[in-house]
Formats: sequence, structure tokens, C-alpha cells
Amino acid sequence: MATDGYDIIGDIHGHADALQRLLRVMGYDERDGLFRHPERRIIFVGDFVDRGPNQIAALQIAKSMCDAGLALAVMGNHEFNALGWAEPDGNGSFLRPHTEKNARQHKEFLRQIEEGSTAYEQALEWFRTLPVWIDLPGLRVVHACWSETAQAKLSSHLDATNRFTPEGLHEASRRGSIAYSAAEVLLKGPELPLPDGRSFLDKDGHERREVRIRWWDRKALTFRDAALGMEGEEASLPELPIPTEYHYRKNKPVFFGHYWLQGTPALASDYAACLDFSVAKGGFLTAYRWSGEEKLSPGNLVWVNGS
Ligand SMILES: [Mn+2]
Repeated sequence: MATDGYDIIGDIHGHADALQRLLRVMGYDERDGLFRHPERRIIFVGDFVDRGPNQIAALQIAKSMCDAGLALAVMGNHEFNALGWAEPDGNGSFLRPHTEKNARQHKEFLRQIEEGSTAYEQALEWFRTLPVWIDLPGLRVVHACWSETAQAKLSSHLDATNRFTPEGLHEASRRGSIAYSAAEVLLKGPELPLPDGRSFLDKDGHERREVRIRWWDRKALTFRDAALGMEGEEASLPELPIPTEYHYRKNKPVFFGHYWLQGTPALASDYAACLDFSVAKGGFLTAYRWSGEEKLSPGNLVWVNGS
């Protein structure tokens, strides 16, 4: 599609009102229920659903723009999880087991979109069409982590446009498979076992023995510098070296979401932008307005608050 640039939008999580305000701030006008810009297109980083108040409306805005060729989108872990929740595993359970924890993470979606309804089936049908990553000539987009190693491991389970094949979705949901760990890296980000058998409670109160790392920061070389999501406990970690296999070392800009970053939106690095600034937890829905530059500029970030 001909365009002067892409506006890449972070995790929406059902905040349709913020999405509409962000699109208007960036000069997109609504006509016949479609948001359009005369020169620019959108790329969504995934996580359209779960948590927030207006998930059907958020899906409608994003999907209609994609259907009309006005936007592209990648799959987030919440779309992957929604597909797994709905898909029988052939052994009397589902690809994503209906445990209490999994039900709690999905309950707002299921409350707003009745399981089995037409809207539900249409949402899942759209999720199946979302690629795991997009690699355009000047920029890249993935939900959580750009890892060529993980992409290579998953590629035989995807079609030519990086969408899961039906069998691929099953294989990537089978705990312990190579495809499962590759999908985890791409959709949820790499995690490292904490040293000394440590654990911490994450933002949802779950005990975790593995920690997310700042894969986009090639200077973050120790647990103390690289760990994130520990609610401030990162500073207590030892300065032990971490494996650097996940560090992004290219100068081609990469855009992602997923990390529930706090505070005023800022770039992750000169060549990487996390656009998830926690709109579903009192933060901001954030976009980066890209017009072909290799080195990113903080002045191209735009954001609106949640409500
Ligand atoms: Mn996510």
C-alpha cells in the first residue's frame, strides 16, 4: 500500500476510547466507521483484548482498518491465548487449559463477547489471520521480542505471511516443544531463570522464578541492569552476567509492545521502541510516527491517556 509513513500503535487492551482519541490526534478522520489518513497507515503491535472496557469496539476499529488496507497488525500474546482458549486439544481439554488463572486473565473478554457468539467467532477468525511478525523494508514489528533464532525455529509452523498454520498453533501450544519456546520468546519476550533460586511477585501477584530482560538494550549485560518487571526489586539483583543471545544489535528500527512500561513514553533505544505504556493500568496509549528514518527520534512519540 502506498504510504508516506507508518504510525505504530501499542497495546490497546480494549481501550477503544483512547484509540479513537489517539487516531484523531494523529490526523485520522472517521468516515463510514473507518479511520483514514490521506498519507499514512497504521501498524498495531497486538494485544487488542483482555482487561479493558470496550474490547468489541477496539476490535472493530482495528479490524476494519486492516480489512480496508489502512492498517497492518501483528499477533499479541492475548490473541494467541484467546485462540488457545477456544481450540480443543483433541484430549478433552483445550490448547490453553481452562485453569482458574487462565480464566481470570481472559474473563473481561468473555464477559464482553459471549463465547460461541458470532462476534466471538469473528474475533477468533481475525486473530488467526494476524502474522507473528512483520519485516518491511525500513522497519520491523513484533509483539514482544525480535529474535531471528526464535523466528527460524517457528517458521515451519507458519505460512508464507508468518501466520500460524492450524497444526502450527497446536505445536506452539504444546509445552516443551521447540515451537512453544520460540512462540514464547516472540509473543511474551525472553525470560531468564533468576540466579540463586530467587523469585519475586509480578504485577498480578504471581510468583515468578524467571525474569524478563531488556533485550533491546545491548548495554544491559548483568541481571541487575537487564531485568525488568520486578516492581523495583531489580536493584537487589547481583551483577552477574546474562547470556546476550537475545540482544538486538541491528540498526533497523524495531517496534514492539507487551512490557507494561511506566511513566512518560520514551524510546527504548535509538533503534527500538516499546509502545506499551500501560493504558490498561492508568498509563498511556502510545504511538510512534515513522517516516522512513533509521535512527528513531523521541519527538515522534505521541500518546493519550486511558480515560
Ligand atoms: Mn502482551
